[in-house]
Amino acid sequence: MINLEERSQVAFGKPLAQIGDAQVCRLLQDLVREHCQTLPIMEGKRRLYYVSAEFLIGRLLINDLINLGLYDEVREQLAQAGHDLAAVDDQEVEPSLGNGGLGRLAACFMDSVATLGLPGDGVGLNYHYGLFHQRFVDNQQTALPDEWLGEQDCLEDEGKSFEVQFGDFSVVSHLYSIDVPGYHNGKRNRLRLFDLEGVDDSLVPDDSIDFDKTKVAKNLTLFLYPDDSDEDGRLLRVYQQYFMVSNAAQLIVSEAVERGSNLHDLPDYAVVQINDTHPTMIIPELIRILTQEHGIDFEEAVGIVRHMVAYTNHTILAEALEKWPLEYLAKVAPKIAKIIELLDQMQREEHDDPAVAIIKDGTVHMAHLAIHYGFSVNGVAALHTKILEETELHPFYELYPEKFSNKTNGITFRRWLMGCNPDLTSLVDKTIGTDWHRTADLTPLMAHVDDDEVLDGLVEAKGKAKARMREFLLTHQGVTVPEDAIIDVQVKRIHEYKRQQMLALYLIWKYLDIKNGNKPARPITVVFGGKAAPAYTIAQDIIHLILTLSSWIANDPDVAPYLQVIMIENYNVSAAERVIPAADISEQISLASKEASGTSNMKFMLNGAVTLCTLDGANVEIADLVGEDNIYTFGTSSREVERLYAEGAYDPQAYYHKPGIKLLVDFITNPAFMATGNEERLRRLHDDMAHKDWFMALLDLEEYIQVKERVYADYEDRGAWVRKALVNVAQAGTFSSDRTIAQYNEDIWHLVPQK
Ligand code: NBX
Repeated sequence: MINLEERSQVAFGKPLAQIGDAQVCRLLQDLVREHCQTLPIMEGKRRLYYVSAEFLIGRLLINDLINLGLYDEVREQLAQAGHDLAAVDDQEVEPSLGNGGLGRLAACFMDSVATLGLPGDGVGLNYHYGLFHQRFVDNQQTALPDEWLGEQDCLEDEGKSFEVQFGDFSVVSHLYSIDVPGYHNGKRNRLRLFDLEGVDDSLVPDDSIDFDKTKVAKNLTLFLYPDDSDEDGRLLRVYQQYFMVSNAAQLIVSEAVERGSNLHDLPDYAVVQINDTHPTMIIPELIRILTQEHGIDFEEAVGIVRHMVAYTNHTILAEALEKWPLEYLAKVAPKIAKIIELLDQMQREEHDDPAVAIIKDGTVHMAHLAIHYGFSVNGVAALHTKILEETELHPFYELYPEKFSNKTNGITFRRWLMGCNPDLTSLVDKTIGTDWHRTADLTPLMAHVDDDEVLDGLVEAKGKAKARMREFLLTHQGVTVPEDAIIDVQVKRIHEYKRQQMLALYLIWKYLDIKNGNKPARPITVVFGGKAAPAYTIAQDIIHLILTLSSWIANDPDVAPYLQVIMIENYNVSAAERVIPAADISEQISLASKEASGTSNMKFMLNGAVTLCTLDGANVEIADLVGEDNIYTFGTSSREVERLYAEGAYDPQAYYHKPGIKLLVDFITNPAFMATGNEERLRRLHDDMAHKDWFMALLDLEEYIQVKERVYADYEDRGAWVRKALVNVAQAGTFSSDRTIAQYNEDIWHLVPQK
């Protein structure tokens, strides 16, 4: 069917075997685009609009080849011409449209929505420089613009534009889209990204992400999450959010009308899922359009919108719950501010509880707006939803118990097993057949947990994944990982609640233990990866500690042969696809109650890593599925953590002064160590840990050290370990995002799947 040889001749006048990886990549991108364009767009009277500030989609090529059913054929033809698909894939520039779990979740969801044949698109913004490109200089993070757009052309121009009116000026948008083909179903949806007409890339210097934040009419779609540590930055975020939702709302209304809506029946035509609170202003914006542009009266418009918008909460951290001064909204979008005031009044007439007010002391609580005027609120893991209902959003749960539900997150197995781990995929296929490609049911593997052939196959697949990771780390940043090393990984955004600093303290302990002559049975390689928000000082300090430790250990000949610390530079989806398949240990060590779900925990499990975790987020569900023999759990329970916060009963000093802990924390500021790093950063981090430790790393540290030692010892019982790994793979099916999306559709969206 496909003939890459011929395509190579036509495009480059050379045989396939004689063109380079970059040219092969171009051939395949054209192939994918042609195939996508022949697929009909999913149809349906009622459509989903998944509105999100982020879509962390990763490279598209391999995922698209898999979904289009071209993967095996392409791989074979390339192999015959001496090309390796993974090397070709490395030529693709990764789009930089997301930040962390919330953005990656949106990308997995789009894949699953298309695969289940549901008519629904993602709607967001086309950031020219994305989040930022992370570089390490002097063992510190520096942030550079991520110039992903210039180098690739996955965007189709939809030829649509809308006007967006701000308080003091107006702008025009332009709509682009990226195809999202379903898996083997011959149909596609789209990721639809609005850009700003007249956006000015020259506002951004080559070597920094500082730009003039006041030039709003020229900078709106330059960056995701521009620095909001000053007022200009916060205002810019509000401008961006309003630009996003005004475009989304205009798109939704115009398409519904095209499909026959008279707007009084708009909820029959569209359902809007808002990914956290960033798109909440779509509620007043839809009301504005219905009332001011289509003459529908206010109360009816509120009723219409109330049946359209569903909200997903991704965090209980107070500082991440968005609140905007009403005066910002009044400046950016005065009509929206007025409508929010009316909605606030209406709401107060129904309930006079200040805990559920939308506007308090001149501040608009975006989540409150979304809960009162949306029809659904969901958490992203069972424990998280329970905390929302019982604690964080309890007054709302009392008012509207019927709105609340749990939708435990999931991941697409197309990318996170079939795409990133070909050897494990073929082992699974050989062992249980290929039904799981559609059903995600891997439990038939449970019949093989004592089958030596399968267990040996798993060791071999892990070995090959490790070889690919070693190759990646060597070319990406010039580090050599020992061949027989145990691979222990914590990759995710850098945040105190995720407690990378606790793993760093363990590494100090291990370093000292090895110095004392206790040599591990084999080399241990601990891999970190993640970006820190540029304005989040302590997170930057944590990166600095990790990088300084990494050099310190590498330079100590007594320890370096046994312990290695690597921090991946510019960790992104492509790096995740190299590292996760290679991992033996998955570090999920957030302070219990703080990680809403986690999704890398699911990716590691699916790829045969064993989880070392607190009972937080979806770790709780993983533990239930695999059973206590196949997971390592530790740490203070979420209930106890909540009590400690409520009573202000946690005193880090009490833990800091324990001799075993003080030794580790004080290592950070010992003069010899500090001389190799940045004194200010290390002192600040030391003092923060000793005196504040807001996320209680010291509380769980001793138990963490004990459990980690047990994990490493257990790893040496290779038979028992590999069995654990296989149980993890076998039980991962629950975490397919196809399951998650089927639940969203069943309980919230009610879309009719296309045959
Ligand atoms: O969403 C993440 C949670 O931390 C994870 O536990 C969860 O698995 C994932 C998907 O549900 N949240 C997240 O990524 N949030 C943000 O990135 C974020 C960014 C900006 C902001 C608030 C939150 N203002």
